[in-house]
Amino acid sequence: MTDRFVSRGFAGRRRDADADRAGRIPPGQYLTDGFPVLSAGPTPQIPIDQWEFTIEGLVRAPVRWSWEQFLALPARDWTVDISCVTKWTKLDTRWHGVSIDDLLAAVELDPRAQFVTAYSYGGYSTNLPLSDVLNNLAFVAYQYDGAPLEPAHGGPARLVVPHLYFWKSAKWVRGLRLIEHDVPGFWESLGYHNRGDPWREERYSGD
Ligand SMILES: Nc1nc2c(c(=O)[nH]1)N[C@H]1C(S)=C(S)[C@@H](COP(=O)(O)O)O[C@H]1N2
Ligand SMILES: [Mo]
Repeated sequence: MTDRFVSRGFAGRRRDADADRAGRIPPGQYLTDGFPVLSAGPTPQIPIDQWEFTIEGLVRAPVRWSWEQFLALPARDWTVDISCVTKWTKLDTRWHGVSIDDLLAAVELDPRAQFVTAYSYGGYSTNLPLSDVLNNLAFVAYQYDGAPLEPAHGGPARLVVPHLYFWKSAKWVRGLRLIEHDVPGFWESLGYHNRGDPWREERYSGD
């Protein structure tokens, strides 16, 4: 087994698809080709002319975008693997949206800002250290697989934080609040892990 792997390496061949996938599936997870919907409540209906996205809290002045303004922001394609704490992992999901870096470029951050609360239409929220959403680690997506993001999956727009369990990827996201001291979000205050790194199996508080 080890031999085979090593000799393949020496031969300079590409790792086969299974081996490649194996290294991409976090511990305790299984692969799915489907795209399950997991929502703690009903899908909010958001008339697009009333949709807004806000950055507020520890910033010099809050910034708010309408849908039209949001679509005019610099956006790009992202292909990322996602893992849900209910144990499914989906590889190579394709999104289009705006990096959190590009959103934060519109505000002047107070140096005390260390954490972020992402909050959603419908009342959901999740908390993240600022460092988990910077440097292209996270984005607000409004297209999935080349089409407008479906309401069940968080459309018009959702946060995507692919390196953490998918509950951190707030659907129907409405804004980011910059804060100094961490405040647990919806699932985090119900016993989920505060950070949720799938590679460390940080599923529940105490993991
Ligand atoms: N607003 C909101 N965002 C949410 C949730 C939710 O209930 N409400 N569920 C979270 C959880 S637990 C998961 S696993 C993913 C599921 O996203 P999906 O339904 O697109 O698969 O969304 C996350 N974001
Ligand atoms: Mo989840």
